[in-house]
Amino acid sequence: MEKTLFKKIADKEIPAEIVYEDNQCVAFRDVNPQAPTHVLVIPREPIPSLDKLAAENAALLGHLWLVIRDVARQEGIAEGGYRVVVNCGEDGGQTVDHLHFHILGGRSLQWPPG
Ligand code: D5M
Repeated sequence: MEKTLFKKIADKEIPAEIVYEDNQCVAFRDVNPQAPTHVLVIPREPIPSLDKLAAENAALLGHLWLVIRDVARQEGIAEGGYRVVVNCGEDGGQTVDHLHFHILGGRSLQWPPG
Protein backbone atom coordinates (compact mmCIF):
# COMPACT_ATOMS: atom_id res chain seq x y z
CA MET A 1 0.00 0.00 0.00
CA GLU A 2 1.23 3.52 -0.87
CA LYS A 3 2.56 5.36 2.18
CA THR A 4 0.60 8.40 3.31
CA LEU A 5 2.26 11.81 3.14
CA PHE A 6 2.50 11.84 6.92
CA LYS A 7 3.97 8.33 7.05
CA LYS A 8 6.67 9.59 4.67
CA ILE A 9 7.34 12.49 7.06
CA ALA A 10 7.53 10.06 10.00
CA ASP A 11 9.98 7.91 8.02
CA LYS A 12 12.05 11.03 7.09
CA GLU A 13 11.42 10.54 3.37
CA ILE A 14 9.83 14.00 3.18
CA PRO A 15 11.31 16.88 5.19
CA ALA A 16 9.38 18.52 8.00
CA GLU A 17 10.23 20.57 11.06
CA ILE A 18 9.93 17.88 13.68
CA VAL A 19 9.51 19.22 17.22
CA TYR A 20 9.13 15.87 19.02
CA GLU A 21 9.28 12.16 18.17
CA ASP A 22 9.35 8.81 19.91
CA ASN A 23 8.75 5.20 18.94
CA GLN A 24 4.98 5.71 18.70
CA CYS A 25 4.47 9.18 17.26
CA VAL A 26 5.91 12.27 15.59
CA ALA A 27 5.05 15.98 16.03
CA PHE A 28 5.94 18.49 13.34
CA ARG A 29 5.01 22.02 12.27
CA ASP A 30 2.06 22.39 9.90
CA VAL A 31 3.24 23.68 6.52
CA ASN A 32 0.19 26.00 6.34
CA PRO A 33 -0.08 27.37 9.88
CA GLN A 34 -3.45 28.69 11.05
CA ALA A 35 -2.07 30.17 14.26
CA PRO A 36 1.36 31.36 15.49
CA THR A 37 1.87 27.83 16.82
CA HIS A 38 0.44 25.03 14.66
CA VAL A 39 1.87 21.56 15.24
CA LEU A 40 0.54 18.21 14.00
CA VAL A 41 0.88 15.08 16.11
CA ILE A 42 0.60 11.76 14.26
CA PRO A 43 0.93 8.13 15.26
CA ARG A 44 3.66 6.29 13.34
CA GLU A 45 1.02 3.67 12.65
CA PRO A 46 -0.89 4.91 9.59
CA ILE A 47 -4.42 4.85 11.05
CA PRO A 48 -6.49 6.55 8.30
CA SER A 49 -8.84 8.58 10.51
CA LEU A 50 -10.52 8.91 13.89
CA ASP A 51 -13.36 6.80 12.48
CA LYS A 52 -10.94 3.92 11.82
CA LEU A 53 -9.66 3.71 15.40
CA ALA A 54 -9.89 0.27 17.00
CA ALA A 55 -10.24 -0.63 20.66
CA GLU A 56 -6.66 -1.90 20.57
CA ASN A 57 -5.48 1.65 19.77
CA ALA A 58 -6.62 2.88 23.22
CA ALA A 59 -3.15 2.85 24.81
CA LEU A 60 -1.66 4.64 21.78
CA LEU A 61 -4.36 7.30 22.05
CA GLY A 62 -3.59 7.84 25.71
CA HIS A 63 0.07 8.29 24.82
CA LEU A 64 -0.77 10.77 22.04
CA TRP A 65 -2.76 12.95 24.46
CA LEU A 66 0.17 13.09 26.87
CA VAL A 67 2.50 14.00 23.99
CA ILE A 68 0.06 16.74 22.93
CA ARG A 69 0.16 18.12 26.47
CA ASP A 70 3.96 18.04 26.53
CA VAL A 71 4.37 19.58 23.05
CA ALA A 72 2.02 22.43 24.06
CA ARG A 73 4.19 23.06 27.12
CA GLN A 74 7.38 22.83 25.05
CA GLU A 75 5.95 25.34 22.55
CA GLY A 76 5.11 27.75 25.38
CA ILE A 77 1.34 27.84 24.73
CA ALA A 78 0.10 25.75 27.66
CA GLU A 79 -0.28 28.69 30.01
CA GLY A 80 -2.13 30.93 27.55
CA GLY A 81 -4.29 28.09 26.30
CA TYR A 82 -4.61 26.25 23.03
CA ARG A 83 -6.92 24.08 20.94
CA VAL A 84 -6.60 20.48 19.73
CA VAL A 85 -8.52 19.61 16.55
CA VAL A 86 -9.07 16.34 14.73
CA ASN A 87 -10.73 16.71 11.34
CA CYS A 88 -12.50 13.48 10.38
CA GLY A 89 -13.70 12.68 6.89
CA GLU A 90 -14.73 14.93 4.03
CA ASP A 91 -17.27 17.08 5.88
CA GLY A 92 -14.85 17.34 8.79
CA GLY A 93 -12.28 18.89 6.46
CA GLN A 94 -9.77 16.02 6.60
CA THR A 95 -7.35 16.22 3.66
CA VAL A 96 -4.63 13.75 4.68
CA ASP A 97 -5.80 10.19 5.39
CA HIS A 98 -3.47 9.58 8.32
CA LEU A 99 -4.86 10.36 11.78
CA HIS A 100 -3.47 13.67 13.02
CA PHE A 101 -4.09 16.08 15.87
CA HIS A 102 -3.73 19.79 15.21
CA ILE A 103 -2.34 21.80 18.15
CA LEU A 104 -3.18 25.46 17.63
CA GLY A 105 -2.15 28.30 19.89
CA GLY A 106 -0.32 31.56 20.31
CA ARG A 107 -3.39 33.73 19.69
CA SER A 108 -6.94 34.06 20.98
CA LEU A 109 -8.93 31.48 19.00
CA GLN A 110 -12.51 32.05 17.88
CA TRP A 111 -15.49 29.74 18.44
CA PRO A 112 -17.24 28.13 16.63
CA PRO A 113 -14.80 27.16 13.87
CA GLY A 114 -16.13 27.57 10.29
O1 D5M B 1 -4.97 18.74 7.87
C1 D5M B 1 -3.88 18.45 7.07
C2 D5M B 1 -2.82 19.44 7.42
O2 D5M B 1 -1.59 18.98 6.92
C3 D5M B 1 -3.03 20.84 6.82
O3 D5M B 1 -3.18 21.78 7.88
C4 D5M B 1 -1.76 21.12 6.03
C5 D5M B 1 -0.81 20.09 6.59
N1 D5M B 1 0.22 19.62 5.67
C6 D5M B 1 0.04 19.16 4.41
N2 D5M B 1 1.21 18.78 3.87
C7 D5M B 1 2.15 19.01 4.83
C8 D5M B 1 3.57 18.83 4.88
N3 D5M B 1 4.27 18.32 3.85
N4 D5M B 1 4.19 19.19 6.03
C9 D5M B 1 3.52 19.71 7.07
N5 D5M B 1 2.18 19.89 7.08
C10 D5M B 1 1.51 19.54 5.97
P1 D5M B 1 -6.43 18.15 7.65
O4 D5M B 1 -6.98 18.05 9.05
O5 D5M B 1 -6.30 16.82 6.98
O6 D5M B 1 -7.14 19.16 6.81
